[in-house]
Amino acid sequence: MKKLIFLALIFPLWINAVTINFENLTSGTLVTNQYQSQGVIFSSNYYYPVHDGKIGDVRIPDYGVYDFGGAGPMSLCYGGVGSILGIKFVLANGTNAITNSVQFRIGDGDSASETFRVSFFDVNNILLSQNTYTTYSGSVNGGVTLSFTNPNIHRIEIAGTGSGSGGSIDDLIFNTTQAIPEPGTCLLLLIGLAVYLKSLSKR
Ligand SMILES: [Ca+2]
Ligand SMILES: [Ca+2]
Repeated sequence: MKKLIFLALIFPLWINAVTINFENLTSGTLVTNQYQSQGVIFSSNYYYPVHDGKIGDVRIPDYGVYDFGGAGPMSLCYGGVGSILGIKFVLANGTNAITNSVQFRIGDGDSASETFRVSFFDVNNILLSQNTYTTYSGSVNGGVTLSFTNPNIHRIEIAGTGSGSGGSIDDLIFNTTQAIPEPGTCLLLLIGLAVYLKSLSKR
């Protein structure tokens, strides 16, 4: 029991997951800091200003994005070829933060395929993971659910590449954001761990 309490003190608690399904925003809304209090802000290069970074309804379908398997009709349009959508993790006050687990749905349900590159970066802009995907049509094959776990995820970049139609994202789920550990804090934690291990070895 003692050990459990100690571990809980040493490691940040990543207990609660945040889910963003965009259902509380209306079609055409530009998404920036509406979800900052929940730990995430969005940006775009607005390559196609008409829809990049905006909320669309897949039932209409706004911006030509059809049902790609997200929950509810509202989704966030990343754009098309040349568009770049940024997703950055922050604390409620807007300062840089990290999460250790992210998942989201991305794609478009129409018959033309779409290709996009998804990159995950840490707070020092070091690339943690990068993959390119192509999705096709329908609510199942028209999208893909991506998930990534890493202790230091700070931001995600979604870039429309290749040819074909663009798409949107939906159902962003991530573990509660945490402050970026200070080097001094890390050192203190290491010292604490060393003292604890030494006390164990003496038993
Ligand atoms: Ca939705
Ligand atoms: Ca498509």
